[in-house]
Amino acid sequence: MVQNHHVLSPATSMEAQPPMNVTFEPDAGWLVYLANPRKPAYALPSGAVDAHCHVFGPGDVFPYAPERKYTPVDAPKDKLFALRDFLGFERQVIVQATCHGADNRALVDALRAAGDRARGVATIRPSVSRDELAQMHEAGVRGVRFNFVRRLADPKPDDYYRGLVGLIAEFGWHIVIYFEAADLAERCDLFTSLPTTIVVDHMGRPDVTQPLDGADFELFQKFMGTRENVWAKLSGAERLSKSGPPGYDDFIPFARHIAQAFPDRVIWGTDWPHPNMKSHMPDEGDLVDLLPRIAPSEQLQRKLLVDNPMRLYWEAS
Ligand code: 0GY
Repeated sequence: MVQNHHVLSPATSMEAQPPMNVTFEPDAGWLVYLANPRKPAYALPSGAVDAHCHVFGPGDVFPYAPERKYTPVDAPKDKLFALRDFLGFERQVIVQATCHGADNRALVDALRAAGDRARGVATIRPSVSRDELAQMHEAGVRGVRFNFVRRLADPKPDDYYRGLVGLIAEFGWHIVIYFEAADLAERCDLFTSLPTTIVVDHMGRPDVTQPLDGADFELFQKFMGTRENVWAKLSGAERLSKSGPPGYDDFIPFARHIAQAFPDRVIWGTDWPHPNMKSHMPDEGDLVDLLPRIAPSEQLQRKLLVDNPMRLYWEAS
């Protein structure tokens, strides 16, 4: 599918620039988010937060980054906000995806449009200015994302990330890390030295065909158990499950285990528009219906979906 896209002249500000007619073609076989997901049977608690979702483009206004590893189909903010309202979420945390690199303009535009109903997680480079950080903070950014997944971002030395930590300190932002299960041991020195709250995307991507006490997941539990600043997103059922939709049965014990062990340090998100899915495109109605299985009591559900994300993204700074 060819989309009619354009590209911007290089921009240093957070504002959208007038388009300049360049076409982006999504990757062959790119799976597109469902136009009409089903209504979940589970009624979300009032004030629920979808704490992991993205905006992609539109590319004619917010071009994809030259260094990107994939080119998606546009997933603009109006579709994201419509999904929020359809599923019954009150708020969203929009996470910068690697296809936009460290150009956070699409994110900032979505945050400004959402007002107090969204917060953001940005990607930054060492060259970012204090003024750009301040603009992002004013728009609702409350964290930065370090992406260690090799198919998404080129790896950088630990000191690169340590340098970024210094830049965000004055804003009180936290750090979101995304890695494959095997990377935890390799990057352990870096991860345990980070001074902020750390949120691990998709529980560190466990192999859900392994037992709960398998080596990689044991290490992840130890990471959370010994470091009180480490949080987990219990998202990614559609990415990690081998048993598949609609129940994603093999994923549930992993997420429930973390929810019960660390009830005050877990959050959850849809991961819309589900970039790089190959096996299938999930129905967000199915994903929301996993929540009472991940968090079996009302109290746990409230922490996972309301209290914890509100504390981290709305009340912290
Ligand atoms: C996710 C997962 C993926 C992509 C990204 O930033 C990204 O491009 O995070 C993935 O491909 O696993 O959470 O969106």
